[in-house]
Amino acid sequence: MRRSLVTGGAGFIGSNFVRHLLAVADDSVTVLDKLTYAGSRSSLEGLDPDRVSVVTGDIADAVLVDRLFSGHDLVVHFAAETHNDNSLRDPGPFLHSNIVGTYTLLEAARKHGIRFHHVSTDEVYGDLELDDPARFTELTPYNPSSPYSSTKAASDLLVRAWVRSFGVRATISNCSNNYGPFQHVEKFIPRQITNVLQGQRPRLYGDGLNVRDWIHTEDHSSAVLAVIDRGTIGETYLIGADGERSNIEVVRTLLRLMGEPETAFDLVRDRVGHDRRYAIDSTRLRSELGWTPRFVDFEAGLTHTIEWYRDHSPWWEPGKEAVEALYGATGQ
Ligand code: NAD
Ligand code: TDX
Repeated sequence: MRRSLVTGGAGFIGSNFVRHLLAVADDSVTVLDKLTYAGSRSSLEGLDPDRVSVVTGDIADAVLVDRLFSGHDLVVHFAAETHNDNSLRDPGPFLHSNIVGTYTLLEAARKHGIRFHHVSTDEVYGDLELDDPARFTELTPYNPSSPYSSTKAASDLLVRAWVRSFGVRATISNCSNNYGPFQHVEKFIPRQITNVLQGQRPRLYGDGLNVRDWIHTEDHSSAVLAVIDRGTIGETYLIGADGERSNIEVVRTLLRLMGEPETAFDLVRDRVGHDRRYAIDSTRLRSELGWTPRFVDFEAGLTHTIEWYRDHSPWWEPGKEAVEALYGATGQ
């Protein structure tokens, strides 16, 4: 039985990954999570306590990390500060968790010779014009825009250097925008769903024409596992499911699915430095590792996600007011 350490396993994608791993593999899992505002034990509720344990702590705590690594075979690294808007308000925590935290984990991986998978984002490649026929590939040069994406780019480069210089057995995946259950209400899709559930209007930044390449978090999980099980050490794999949509298109679909007029949204102040478009070419992942996405019906995925938020208000309601107060302060 593989013993896996999942950092950030109490966050959105990490908790979905833990659930996925327990369902499809024999792993026992230790979650290492600082339980910041973005992490919650309740996201792991109901999982078999004989197979999952949670350690509350910081990935930048070298003593704790060293102790935990010695009992594990694999580290899957999700922990990060993840919200672009927060990184524009206060970049400090992003440097700490994303750069120093990843460095601390890499040093322990080097010492213990442990297999390491680093979870990253397509935002490291910057953005594309709306009419550009190109999509990001593993060969696209790094060109991050925000404090968030630049710290993720830095963490990717640290992983590459630790592979080359110290022989750490690591892989990297860069994924597009995820949606699904357990996503924090600060993010685009949950914010708009919970706004509508509370009788408020969705709020679109700028002209609403920015494009994101949506993937269901279950497909992200299966892709990460494919890279862990079949990927080549030292290599990078882009993860995406051909889900390009403008933000305004997503909001109109949500409103329709929730029984509201498709025009019942507000355009608000744009994000500073707002990336225009992300788009992933995942040919390598599909052709080399035989991965295919299963949740390709976006409307069906959104319908399930809406139902999940409708059924889980105790999970998201306590944090909603504070998030909206922060947005209110910037007119968003
Ligand atoms: P999230 O904000 O929902 O969860 C992050 C988790 O990390 C939280 O549980 C938090 O408590 C924990 N954490 C933060 N700092 C920590 C620290 N110093 N020590 C220990 N734990 C810490 O984020 P998410 O959306 O689930 O993203 C997970 C990973 O996937 C991140 O690395 C992110 O860059 C990457 N990613 C996210 C997306 C997306 O669309 N959300 C897309 C591609 C890649
Ligand atoms: O209220 C909003 N209105 C709006 O128009 C919010 C919160 C967002 N937006 C726009 C900004 C983006 O164009 O929606 C799009 C998606 O925004 P976010 O959910 O903040 O995601 P994004 O900035 O694209 O980054 C996400 O995908 C890549 C994750 O937050 C990152 O962690 C991941 O790396």
